[in-house]
Amino acid sequence: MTKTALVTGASAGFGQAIVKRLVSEGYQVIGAARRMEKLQALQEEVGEDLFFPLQMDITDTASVDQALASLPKPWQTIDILVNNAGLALGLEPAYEADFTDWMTMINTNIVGLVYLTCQILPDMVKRDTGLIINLGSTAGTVPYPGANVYGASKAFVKQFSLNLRADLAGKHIRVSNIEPGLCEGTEFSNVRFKGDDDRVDKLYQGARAIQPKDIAETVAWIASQPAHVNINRIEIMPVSQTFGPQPIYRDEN
Ligand code: 8X3
Repeated sequence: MTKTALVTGASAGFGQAIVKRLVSEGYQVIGAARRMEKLQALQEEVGEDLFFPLQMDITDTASVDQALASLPKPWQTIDILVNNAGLALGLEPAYEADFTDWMTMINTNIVGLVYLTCQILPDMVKRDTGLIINLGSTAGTVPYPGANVYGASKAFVKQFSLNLRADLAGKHIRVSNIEPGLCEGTEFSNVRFKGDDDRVDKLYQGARAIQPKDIAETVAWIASQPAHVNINRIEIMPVSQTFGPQPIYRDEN
C-alpha cells in the first residue's frame, strides 16, 4: 500500500528536495508550508497523483488544526512525518540579539514542531507504526558565537527526538534526527542574514556546502531502513567544514 509522508517547510530548500525525492520513491507526499503559490509550483513539477499541497503556518496552532482537518480521506493517515520547517535569524551575540527573532525561532523550531508532532503521534501509536524524521542541526551539539537561541532550539529538537524514542519503548514507531552542518541551495542564510546577499555569498564561497539533495537522500535512506532499524541521529557536514580549537582569551597582567 502506498505510504503517506507529511513534509513541513515544503515550499523551498530541504523541504522541496525531500518532497521531490519521496515522490520519486513512490510515496504520496503532503507538502505543508505557508506559501501556497510555491506549493502549487511544486505540484506542477511533481504532478497531482502523489503530491498534495497543504497551506499551513506551523507557528499557528489554529492553522495547523485547520490544515490537518482539511486533508481528504486518502491523505489522512500519516506514515512519515518530516519536521523540516525551521529557521535561524541573526548571528549577533546574545547581548545584541533581537528578542522578536528569538521568539520566532522558538515558535517555529520548537513550538511548531512539538505541536504538529503532538497531533500526528497518537494516530501512529494507535496503528503501532510510523516514522518521524526531525531536522536538527550540528548547531544543536556544537556551540558557536551567534548561534545562541538557534543552536539551543536545535539542541531541543535533538533531545526531543531521543526522548520520543524513550516514550515509544515497545512500540514500532521510529524517530530520527538529521543534523546538518553548512548547507546551501536553501533560503536558510538569506533568512538568517535578512536578505544581505553579499554576506550569504561570502559564507558559501568555495565551501562546497551540503545541498538539499544530500538531505533528501538521507531522508530517503532512513525511510528505506528495515522496520526493525531505528537511526537515532545523523550528523552531516561538508568536507570543507570541521572543528576548531576552543579559544582562550587571556587577561593582560
Ligand atoms: C545549519 C548549520 O552551521 O549554519 O543548521 O548552524 S549552521
